[in-house]
Amino acid sequence: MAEDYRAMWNSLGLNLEAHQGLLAVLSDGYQSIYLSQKDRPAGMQYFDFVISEVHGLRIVELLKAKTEGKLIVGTFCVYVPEELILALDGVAIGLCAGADVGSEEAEKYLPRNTCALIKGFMGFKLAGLCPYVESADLIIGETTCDGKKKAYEVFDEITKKMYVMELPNKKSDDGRLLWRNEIKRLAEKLSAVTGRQITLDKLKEASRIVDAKRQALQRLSNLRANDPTPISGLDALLVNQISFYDDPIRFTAKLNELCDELDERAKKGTGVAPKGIPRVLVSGSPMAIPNWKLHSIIEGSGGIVVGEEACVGERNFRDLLGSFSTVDEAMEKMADRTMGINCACFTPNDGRLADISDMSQRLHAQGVVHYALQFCTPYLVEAYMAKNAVEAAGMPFLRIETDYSLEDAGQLKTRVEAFIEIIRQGRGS
Ligand code: BJ8
Repeated sequence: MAEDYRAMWNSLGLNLEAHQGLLAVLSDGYQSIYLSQKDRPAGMQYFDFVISEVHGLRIVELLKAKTEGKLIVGTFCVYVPEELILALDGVAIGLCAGADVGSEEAEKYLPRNTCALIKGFMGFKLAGLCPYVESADLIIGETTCDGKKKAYEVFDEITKKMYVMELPNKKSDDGRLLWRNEIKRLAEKLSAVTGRQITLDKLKEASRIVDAKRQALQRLSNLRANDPTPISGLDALLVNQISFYDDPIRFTAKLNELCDELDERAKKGTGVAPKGIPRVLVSGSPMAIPNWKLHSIIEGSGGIVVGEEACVGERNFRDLLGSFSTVDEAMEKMADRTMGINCACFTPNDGRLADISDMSQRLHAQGVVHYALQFCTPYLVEAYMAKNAVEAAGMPFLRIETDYSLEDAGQLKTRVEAFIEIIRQGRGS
């Protein structure tokens, strides 16, 4: 990190010693996983810089935005419409955490058998490691899985910042109506907190910014269909992770620059790995920064990840909001857009099986690795349906259940290597 941010972290109430330890581990992990990759596109330098300043410059920007009267809003789920936050002069920041450094603290409040993502965000806050939670004025949760919705109660007691949206369990007409009304209630809440009214012009501007970001992410996704792929799965995952933190306008410009470079690579047939190496689609639970474990294992075992059917991935950007001519119409469209996201928290969730199939075909994947965090019941159970659908389509399927620790890395690598070999030999499992 270029600057000394200790005074800022101190003013945010971080535990400086523990935080320093976290940054050191992050920096080491980044060096060995990211900077050791061969033939990375030059455009990744910007994203390397963002990561190096993820607790530095970005926090300076957020604190400056606060002094300019902007509302810093933390979120945990892609169902929360980002354009609504932007339309009320807010800044949206993803708060999911992908490391287990605060687990011990989290387990003082939560059962041990809680998923790593929940323990991650709770632990980061409790161990004094998260400048984002400390900078946030409001944190929006949602009634998705049981673990999250109950953890939000505890998180509210700790932070006093929570607002929880009620997401239905089924995508029925009643469920959609409930969700549309929840989006309206969120708009009222944001208006009340900011003292500002939603206007059509502001919403259109916000929607233009967020849709442009989604289009740039779609562009990146489509470029990964090339063989050889012009970018590694690890780098593409990183870009997707950063999309939840960075300034959206700057992020979109930098991502489009990267995609221009990838376009050139694709035209020349330049890739990060040889043509014809086994192509894997990853599907399942989200991977928050700095959770790079599975991609690193797959790409270190002779395969390449060509897509993520996940929230840090395709579910976040596949559908655009599009145009609207009234505020009410925009709310309807936000409800429709988000109801098109196929999270395992819904029942039934057949749409996700179709998404896996569509992505596999579009990205020329040859196998699907199903990734579920330990204790994440929705994805662990839904793996059964996913396996049946993928195998019926004649593709190999590997089911992984893991957490953030590296204890099982060796065992996972053995399983992934065997899976890559199955793809190489062109046979289903
Ligand atoms: S739309 S996947 S971001 S809810 S991993 S906390 S489900 S026990 S994160 Fe998610 Fe929204 Fe769905 Fe996406 Fe629970 Fe599972 Fe933990 Fe999870």
